[in-house]
Amino acid sequence: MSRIAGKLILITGASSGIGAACARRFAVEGADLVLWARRADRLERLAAELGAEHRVKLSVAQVDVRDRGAVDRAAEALVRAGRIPDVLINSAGLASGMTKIQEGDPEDWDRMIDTNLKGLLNVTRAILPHMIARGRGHIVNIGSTAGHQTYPMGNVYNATKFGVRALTEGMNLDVAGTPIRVSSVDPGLVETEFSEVRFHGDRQRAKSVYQGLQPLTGDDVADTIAYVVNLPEHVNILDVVIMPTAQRNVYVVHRET
Ligand code: NDP
Ligand code: 8X3
Repeated sequence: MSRIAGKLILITGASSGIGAACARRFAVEGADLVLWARRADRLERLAAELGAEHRVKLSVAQVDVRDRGAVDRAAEALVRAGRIPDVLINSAGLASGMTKIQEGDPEDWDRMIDTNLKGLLNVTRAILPHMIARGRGHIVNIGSTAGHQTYPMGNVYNATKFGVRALTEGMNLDVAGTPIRVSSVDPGLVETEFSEVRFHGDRQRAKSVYQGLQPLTGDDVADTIAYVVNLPEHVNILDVVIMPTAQRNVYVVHRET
């Protein structure tokens, strides 16, 4: 049974990867969508594709989640139009660089902390009070296995994803006594643009991350998110960890050579 049809779902990071896969999956389920990211051309193309295939309402906005003013303006526009999201999927995020901390680039650190932690907070702060006032809502944060185990040169990315886990747990406590649900979906290796962004456009190096194994796709993660969102209102999944079968934890990854 689908409880997703007719819901309004706000997805950050909808221009690529897991966020775009969620948009496709939720459009199939009949949800109305609000899609945010920085690359407006990508969002418009995706909305045109989904609008042609499904009878759902779609709106897009160019929003950099690091820009608190822009986030607040975009959220206020939704609220003024009476479009308080039923579900917020905080997927906007990135790794930037992969070096030892003693050789790290503080610009990379800022990018990750400002996007993965402060960006997620900016969006949540702008939307959650309206969900609480309206008495309905579900926040799904995209964490990572990197928020459960550190790995060499993962340092600041690991810290942001451990932080996302703490924020999920904290939010979940802070909304106690309300009907708001808070969940985290924490994937392992998913082949998206993630590694290309992490390695600053080095496609060969990005490809090697997924070599010799069948990684997850954005669609696999979107399936899990759809499961979490589709549960009845009295059921809340706090955290799901999802990995390719070839991956057992951050370190144990079986590759065919
Ligand atoms: P992609 O690079 O394919 O997608 C990242 C998305 O985040 C893009 O839509 C990008 O859009 C958006 N984004 C990045 N920075 C900002 C910003 N400042 N403001 C608004 N949007 C932004 O990677 P994934 O889909 O894989 O990543 C999505 C989430 O999943 C991230 O939080 C990542 O940490 C997490 N994750 C990924 C895993 C993987 O192996 N791929 C595993 C575990 C977790 P745009 O550039 O247009 O702004
Ligand atoms: C992304 C997964 O293993 O590259 O969060 O950190 S990993």
